[in-house]
Order: sequence, then structure tokens, then C-alpha cells
Amino acid sequence: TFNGTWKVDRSENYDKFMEQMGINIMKRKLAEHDNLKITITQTGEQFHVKESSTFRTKEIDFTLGVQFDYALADGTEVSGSWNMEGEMLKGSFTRKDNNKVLTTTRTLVNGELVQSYSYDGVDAKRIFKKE
Ligand code: MYR
Repeated sequence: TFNGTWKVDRSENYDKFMEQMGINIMKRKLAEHDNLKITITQTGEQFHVKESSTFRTKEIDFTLGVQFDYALADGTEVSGSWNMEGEMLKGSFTRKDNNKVLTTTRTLVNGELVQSYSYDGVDAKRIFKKE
């Protein structure tokens, strides 16, 4: 289960990913130490995700397979959905400003939550530990 509070522990290639997303160096430097924490509450197909970081706190509700709008921490607006494939959450989100697609997955690996991100040929990961 994904339920619980997860604190980012480390990232892989996240700077390159953000660069591909068009985020400037100053914001990327801040984002490196964003202390991102997500609290996931799943009830059947329904999810409630509370996100907190040095940038903001935000709460969002979504249902698997149902499209919703979301603004990334830098303000970029996307629209898309999460789906469950086996034990993996797979998200596909389209940027509203350029129609390019950002895909993301969440999966549990040895008690850690691993979130992958892919955009325009660049892949990254952030690994979270349970609080
Ligand atoms: C959630 O489940 O946390 C809410 C929906 C998330 C949708 C988009 C996730 C991609 C976040 C990428 C951040 C990259 C910042 C440049």
C-alpha cells in the first residue's frame, strides 16, 4: 500500500529532468532541497494526496483513470490521470502550455516509495522513505 507519509530521501537525475522541463537554474537549486513530503491516503480507487515542500503545501483528490488538472510547483499546468498497473501507479500528464507529455510512476521497492519522472527523453527518480 502507498498509504502513509513519505519524505524525499534522494533523487537521481532530477536536475537534468527539471532543466528539460525548462526550469531555470535558481529554481532548480532550490528544488534540490525542497524537503518534499507527500501523504497518500488511498480508499479504493480514490486518492487524497497532501504535498508539502519548501515551495508550498497542496492537497489534491483524484480517482484512478479520471482526468484532473494539476499545477506543478513551478506553476506549470498539466492535465492527466493516474492508473494502477499491477502494483504500480502510472501517471500520464499533458502540459497545457506545449502539449508535451510527462509520465510518472510510483512503486514500492524495499519499503521505499520510488517515483519516476520522464519528460521529452529525460528520466529521473525521487526516492522517498516512510516517516
Ligand atoms: C500527485 O499524485 O501527487 C498529484 C498529481 C501529480 C501529477 C504530476 C506529477 C509530476 C510532478 C513533476 C514535478 C516536476 C517539477 C518540474
